[in-house]
Amino acid sequence: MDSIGHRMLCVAAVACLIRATGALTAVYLPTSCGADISVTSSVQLESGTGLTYTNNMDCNITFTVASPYLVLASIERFELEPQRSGTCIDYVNLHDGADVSSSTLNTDVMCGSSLTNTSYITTGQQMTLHFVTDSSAVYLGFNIIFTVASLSPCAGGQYTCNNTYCTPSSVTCDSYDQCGDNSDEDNCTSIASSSSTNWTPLIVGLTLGLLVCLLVAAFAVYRRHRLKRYKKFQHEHIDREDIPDPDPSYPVTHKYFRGIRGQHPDISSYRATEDSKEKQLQGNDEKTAET
Ligand SMILES: [Ca+2]
Repeated sequence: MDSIGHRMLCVAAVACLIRATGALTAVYLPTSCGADISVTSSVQLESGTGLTYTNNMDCNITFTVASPYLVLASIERFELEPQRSGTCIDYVNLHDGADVSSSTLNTDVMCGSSLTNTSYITTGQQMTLHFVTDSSAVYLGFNIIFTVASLSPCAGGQYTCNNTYCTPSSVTCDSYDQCGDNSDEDNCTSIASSSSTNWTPLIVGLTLGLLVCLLVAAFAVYRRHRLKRYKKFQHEHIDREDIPDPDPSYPVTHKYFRGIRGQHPDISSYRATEDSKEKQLQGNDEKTAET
């Protein structure tokens, strides 16, 4: 693997380990028809499980918060079949209580596509949404966020929206409009300003990615050192032609290096042998001269 390959591996490792977090819990109306959802902070309701809602729906869903809080509904997306002859065909009503017998918070029956960025707040701890569709024409539907809220003055741990509603501080800068005027997403110039961001997965991911990079770099240095040492050995050896060039695709491991080295004595042992032979010859010559 070349240096570009090492760098690509590092980038891929870091990219794989970084994951986005903090998505708002979603409830899907077709699978929660008739449910009573207890809200502790904020949830989003989707009108369908696919790209559009479905025909022939008649669903209620109730959202409940703990006393003394209220239920704040913020409409993120709203696109239903438009009125025909001044009458809504597919429509939504938001009731100020536990069922559809409670009065509606919306003055007019909700349909069409002009209600995005509108909000409604209850007088008590429950809000019931009623969604009705006929047998023809489906649209993208709605996404409405239901949040534990209160009216100003806001308490500690709450964020004061520009529209004076109070929402949990934890839902500011989470990319969802809980206030209803999107003011909880103001002044979020960087993810560092988000008090709700969980940094642990990011830190763990970066640390693991860095470790992988260090291991790859250490292996590359080790391999280069081995190759250099082998080349030096090959260069110093007397019988250079006996030693093959190392296979570039084969890692010059300790075992490989020793295998080659074991078949070929190095220069120092060769010189020691030659010196010994020379001394022996000199000794023989001296003995001959003495006699
Ligand atoms: Ca938000």
